[in-house]
Amino acid sequence: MRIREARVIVTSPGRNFVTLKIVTDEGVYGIGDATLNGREKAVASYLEDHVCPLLIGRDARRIEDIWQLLYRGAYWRRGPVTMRAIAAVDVALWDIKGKAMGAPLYDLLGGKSRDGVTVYGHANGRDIAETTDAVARYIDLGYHAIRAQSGVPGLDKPYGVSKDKHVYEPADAALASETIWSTPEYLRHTPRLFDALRTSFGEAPLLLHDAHHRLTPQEAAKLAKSLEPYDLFWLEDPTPAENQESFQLIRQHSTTPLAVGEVFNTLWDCKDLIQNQLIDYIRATIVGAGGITHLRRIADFAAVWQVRTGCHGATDLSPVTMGAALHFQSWVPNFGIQEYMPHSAETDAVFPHHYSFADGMLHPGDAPGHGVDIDEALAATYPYTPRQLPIARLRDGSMWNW
Ligand code: EZ4
Ligand code: CO
Repeated sequence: MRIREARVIVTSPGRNFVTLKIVTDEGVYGIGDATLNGREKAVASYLEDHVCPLLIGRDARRIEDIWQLLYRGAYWRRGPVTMRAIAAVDVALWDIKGKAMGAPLYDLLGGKSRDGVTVYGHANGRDIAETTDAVARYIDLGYHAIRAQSGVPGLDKPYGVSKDKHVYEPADAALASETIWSTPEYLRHTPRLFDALRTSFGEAPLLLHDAHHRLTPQEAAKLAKSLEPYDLFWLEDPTPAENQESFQLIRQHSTTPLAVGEVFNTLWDCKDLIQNQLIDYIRATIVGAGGITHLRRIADFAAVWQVRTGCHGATDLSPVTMGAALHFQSWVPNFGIQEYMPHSAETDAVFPHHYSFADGMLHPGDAPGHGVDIDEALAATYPYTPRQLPIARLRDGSMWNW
């Protein structure tokens, strides 16, 4: 089964997505996601100009060899652009293998380890009262796990608070919009938010929070310690995690579980955090970290230290990534949780899919491959729309981490 064609589809049904379609000489095709929020065209070019020509004529069944060809063969390793391009090829080839064999992806990986994939939803509001209402809505919808973010008094446009209550989309302007950040207010406010949520909802809901890379190690330790009474499922990205040793400082002060890795691309980015037991959940996902072939290696490595998966699942990861992730998470033995931000109706129409939500879980469906397709005619009606992620500055104008 030879690769006859590989083409890139850029579409913007509500937000931008980059999709790779690989077609074989037997007519079986597969699709993979290559979306890099705010930098989409770089991956589209990497694929079109440098990867697609390499694929033509190759045996589509040789997924591992093609992965190694793209990783070792580029000479320049790792990074968000390269690893997303590799992920798109890898996921498309797994999709082809599943369709050719008539098997859902979870069966190719070793079969299901669980009945469904527990997901967490995103509750947010401009203040504690609004976030409390949003959490109540998620509980009504059947969610067992909810991430809670709230506006901080005095701060305009904090991370994680959306205009639209159900779809959170931070890439909101053609050129990065500016937001203001102040750590002291945030550190005082966040324990009050979780105090209010436990008072309203009791012990049962699993509550999560994302600090989105804004803190220093000492500040992160302080926040993790102050949130201990509220028993979080996890505190995410307390620092940018470039200096991984610094997590020892956070660990020394708190037992709040930590989740890191949505911006990581390979096992090399997280191996120290994992093997030194500095995190509890690894956030790497299919599109960000080289596809199923590489994420499986990360998960197996993490399992040695009882670190569990917590795949990134924001709306900038297309339904193709969500479908593939749900097959992966159905199989992976050391499953933790899956992030879930529902896509808009426009996005769902462009990417028809077999996964579905029920009782706080997503189910991948039983279609062969990953079960997600692309309606190319509909996709063509949504041209690329430049959008970038915001930036953050301190009150004195200094650049900070968004
Ligand atoms: O800000 O995916 O946990 N989820 C997140 C996301 C990220 C976006 C960036 O494109 O941190 O909302
Ligand atoms: Co995050």
